[in-house]
Amino acid sequence: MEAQNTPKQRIFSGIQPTGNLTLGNYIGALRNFGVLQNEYDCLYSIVDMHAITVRQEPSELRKACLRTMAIFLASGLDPEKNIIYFQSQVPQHAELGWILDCFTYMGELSRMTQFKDKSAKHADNINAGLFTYPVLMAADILLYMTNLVPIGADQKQHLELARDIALRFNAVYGDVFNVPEGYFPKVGARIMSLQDPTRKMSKSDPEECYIAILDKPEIIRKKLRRAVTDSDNSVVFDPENKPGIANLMSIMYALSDKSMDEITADYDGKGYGVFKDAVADCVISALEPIQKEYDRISADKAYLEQVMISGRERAEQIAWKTMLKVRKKVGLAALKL
Ligand code: ATP
Ligand code: LTN
Repeated sequence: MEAQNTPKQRIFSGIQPTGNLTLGNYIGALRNFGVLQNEYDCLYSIVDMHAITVRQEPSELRKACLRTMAIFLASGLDPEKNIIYFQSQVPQHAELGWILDCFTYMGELSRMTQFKDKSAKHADNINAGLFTYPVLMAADILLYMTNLVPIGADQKQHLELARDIALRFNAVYGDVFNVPEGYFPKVGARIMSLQDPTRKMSKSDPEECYIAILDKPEIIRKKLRRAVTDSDNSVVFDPENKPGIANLMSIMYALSDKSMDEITADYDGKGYGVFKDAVADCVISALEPIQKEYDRISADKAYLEQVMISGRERAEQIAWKTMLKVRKKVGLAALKL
């Protein structure tokens, strides 16, 4: 018989509470979280401190935090099995972030493509937090002795940096941190923008570029009908030459049990209008049950509050243990508790 007390591997991931979670967030991240909850010990954080690296309207940010938590729960994350919490409520993230800043090089941070993209998008506010964003992300992960980090392809470079920081720290102080591995979805690691299918679908882009998890059916259909495609009318998977159609095919592939060949066989030659409507049907039927659950859960403020408090307490217990060790290793003044 298998040993009952082998500790489960630990998973950590974070999502920023900025704007509306998208179909990209769902396919690339959220729906995989639900699949992992029985086999792993999972923490999912709503990373509000990362969100303030770009200017946020305070009351909207607060609402977006709760909305994100309700979407986590509505997409099937069980708050008993998973620790679901707000990053800013566990102050050890900021504390470890600072310490790890001292183990990260400027050169490394200037190579981060997300920093380059975000500085171009927010040229009037290229703040130090935007630059050190990946160090706070490394702290998120390392704080919990994480083994696996489920993320979309866009976060691979940040994860590599977290690993380098962990290895560097361990080389100086002994084996303090686990060196985490990435966990990438087999399909849908990079859902693209509906208006520019060479760029990833992002919740901070204009509305028409993304499908929000909470978009109503008629909006989903309208956005998909207007999705940018080529004009040669063939439904074949060719991301290089037909990025728009390839993206819609990937969405259908991720949300149905059809293979790419079956999708081609079913829709090639029928015209893009028919194909886009079929993609819309798939998206609507995947999102409708989540939206129903969301309406139910978001009306229950007491329940959300209870999930928030218990998540924070459970996360802090683990984080605190790591910090005691780290503080001691680097020689910070001892805390008398
Ligand atoms: P923002 O536009 O605010 O930068 P975002 O839409 O990129 O945000 P994040 O909160 O940064 O979303 O990402 C949460 C998770 O969703 C990450 O694991 C990320 O890799 C994944 N993800 C984001 N966008 C996509 C996408 N288009 N396709 C697949 N996965 C994605
Ligand atoms: N940087 C990520 C969000 C994020 C995260 C994390 C993901 C913050 N901390 C820790 C995984 C693990 C993003 O922009 N998607």
